[in-house]
Formats: sequence, structure tokens, C-alpha cells
Amino acid sequence: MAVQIRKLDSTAPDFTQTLDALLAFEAETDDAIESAVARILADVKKRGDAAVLEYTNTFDRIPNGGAASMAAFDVGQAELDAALAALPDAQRDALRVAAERIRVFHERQKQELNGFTFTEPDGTVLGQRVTPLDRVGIYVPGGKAAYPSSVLMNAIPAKVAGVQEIVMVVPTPSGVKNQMVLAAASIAGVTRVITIGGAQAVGALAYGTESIPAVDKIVGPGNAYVAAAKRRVFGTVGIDMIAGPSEILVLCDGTTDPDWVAMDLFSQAEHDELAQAILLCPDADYIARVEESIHKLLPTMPRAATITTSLTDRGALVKVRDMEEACTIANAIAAEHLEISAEEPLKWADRIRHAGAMFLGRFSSESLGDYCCGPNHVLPTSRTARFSSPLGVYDFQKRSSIIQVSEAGAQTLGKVAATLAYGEGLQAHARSAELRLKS
Ligand code: HSO
Ligand code: ZN
Repeated sequence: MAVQIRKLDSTAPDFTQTLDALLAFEAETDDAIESAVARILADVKKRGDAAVLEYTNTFDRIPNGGAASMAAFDVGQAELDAALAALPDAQRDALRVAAERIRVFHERQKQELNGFTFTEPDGTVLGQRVTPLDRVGIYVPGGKAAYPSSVLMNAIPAKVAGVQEIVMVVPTPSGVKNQMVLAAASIAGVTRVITIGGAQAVGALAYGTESIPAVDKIVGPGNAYVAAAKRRVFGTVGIDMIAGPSEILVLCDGTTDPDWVAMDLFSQAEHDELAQAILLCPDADYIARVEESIHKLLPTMPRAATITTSLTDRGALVKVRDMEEACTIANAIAAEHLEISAEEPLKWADRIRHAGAMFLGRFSSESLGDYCCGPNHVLPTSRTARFSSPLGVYDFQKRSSIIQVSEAGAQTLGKVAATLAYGEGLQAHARSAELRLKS
């Protein structure tokens, strides 16, 4: 199948509707998936380990008739460290470099997220204290998207936040463990690795079982079952987000080597048939050159089939009036990843308000950010960058308000509170405040 990437022009009368239709992505809420997940969660809640063991043996096709007990799914620290030691040197070094850069970046976030207190003239002290979550669960997919880089991106911010216990679950289809995922867990300092997955793993983390402690929050991507399970356990535990397919939006002024731009579009298209790669550019000739590059480079890609489907179904090369208009459209798209491949990237970046991550200048390929720049690669997708942020240290922390009212403060605040409490018809509130007034 040859790639047929659509070409759009922002001056076309139906451009807005065409773009909206292209961006529309409804995470399918399949009734069959929903009811299967509800059943599995209820079963795990009721029967604990026994249910998790059965589902895991069946769904993951654990060999030799399945595991006899949950203990078989625990990966000990020695095995994690052995996986790290057995990696080719280049891979081990690369994981270490990436991990260190991710840690340094997230340490900065932590410094900015410390609490505060201030004292009012009458001696009343107010403030906010920041504390880490006690225990979090990290879901790592086991299928085609088993990414060691995602282990680092999920676990390191939790570690930096000061989370004491990080429980990682990862399914092992046919019982096969991904050694690089285990190595990444060793580097990131994950507390415990359990080779279970699917809705049953989400249930185990949310409710706890005999062998698995209940966590306070579950983060990490997963398939439709995992996403449905995370939605359902939200409230019992926190969740990070429900991630959609990956997206890249390249905003180019026509000065970057078109092969670079084509490959950047491929880099997200290769993740998933549903991934979305879009180019915005004011130069029609340049767009034609990118298109040539796409046709030239695609046959050289091992994942050509996935890229072809993604670009054909959800991709676009858009001719815009100018870079100003490109920025306006970029804000409407609110992409997960926005590359500004232009001579003056900062000038355009100043106009961007909605993007999960911005990659400025032609040397900032999105792929560098996926692995080792330092900022997180878990980012808001499907236009949710309008209201949400990259995964960060703040996702593993919570805030408590601190209130210490002085005797003088109780006089002024007591009258205000009592007045409002009587207004709400709440006597006890009012009198509790009034008892502290020195008549
Ligand atoms: N681009 C993906 C993350 C990733 N890329 C992992 C490579 N490995 C998130 O949108
Ligand atoms: Zn990626």
C-alpha cells in the first residue's frame, strides 16, 4: 500500500471542518471491554490473589500449565540487577545517561514545588505543606509498546518526589520477560516488580491482594483494557491520565532539510496506526519536497506498514498563509509534541499556549525528548494539552494546607466566620468560632 498523505490548504473554505474531523479521536469505549473489565475488577476485589493468578495464567498464556502461586510473578532485586549487568555495554550506558538526565530535570521541578508559609501581622500563620505519596503503582505494557524509556519516565519523577514504594507491574506474554525493561527498573530504583498485567493488575494495585499492597496512585500507559480499568478504579486510587495515540505537529518555515522533517513525522507514526503526524508550513514548494522525502524514505523503514497507515489515515501536510497562522492552528491542535523547526524558533514559541512539549529549532528532534533530554515523555494527547501537563514530580506529591490562627486572629476571623455560618444556618460552626471571642 502506497502512502497517500493528504495535503490541505488553510485558505480552503472547508479547512476548519476538515481539520476538526482529522483531529477527532474518540477513545473507543467498547461495551464488551467495559463489561469484561468490570467483571475482572470485581473478581479481583473479592478473591484477591486467586483471581489475579487465574487471569494471569490464562490471558498471558503462562507456560507449563501456569504459575502455581503469585510468588512466581515476583521478580527479585537480584534478577533486576542481573538483567542490567547482562545488557550490552552501550545499552546499559545509554540507559544510565538517560536516567541521570531525567533525574536532574525532575529535581528542578521538585525545587520549585516546595511548600510555603507566611505570617500575618496578628501572628496567624498560613501555609502549604507538600508531601510525597506513600506508594505508587507503575503500569508497563508488555506487548508491542514495552518501552524501557517509559519505565524511566514514570519511575524517576516518583523517586525524586520521595515516594517510598514504587510497585511496577508488567505482563509477560507467554512468560517472556523483557530484559531491558527489567534493567531500566533496576536503574530507576523501582521497589518491586511483578509480572502481571491487564485489568487484573490494575485491580490488584487498586484494591490490594494478599501478596500485593494497595497503592495510592496508578500511572503508566496500557491497552484498552488497562485504560478502562484505570478509569474504573479512579477515586479508590489516583491515576495519571488516559493516554491516547502519540502525536507530532511540525511547524516549519521551510529552512530545514526535508528528510529531517519527514523522519520526524515517521518517528511518531511508527508508534501506532492511530498515531498522528502533521506538518504546517507556509511554503508549498517545501511541502512538495517533504512529500518527496516521505516517498523516498518510507521503503527504508522496518515499520513502513504502520507508518503508511498512520500517515494515510490521520496525517496531513498543511499549507498555511504564514507562520503566525501556523501558530494559531498549532494552539487549536494542542499537540502532544510540537516541533518548531524554524530559523527563529523562540519568536514562534512565544505564541504557543497549548502543547505537551515544544521542541525548538531544527536540532531538537522529538526523538531526543522521547529518550534522553530530561523532560518527561509522558504527555497529554488528544488535545488535552489545553488543560493538562506532562507527567512530573507534582503528580507524585500532594498538598496539605496549614492553618495556625493566633489569639488575635481568632477575634477578627471569628466574627467573619460566625456571620457566614449563621447565614448558612450552621449553629455549631458559628458558636465554635464565637467561643474563641474574648467578649
Ligand atoms: N513518543 C512516545 C514515547 C516513546 N517513544 C517511548 C519512544 N519510546 C510518547 O508519545
Ligand atoms: Zn516516541
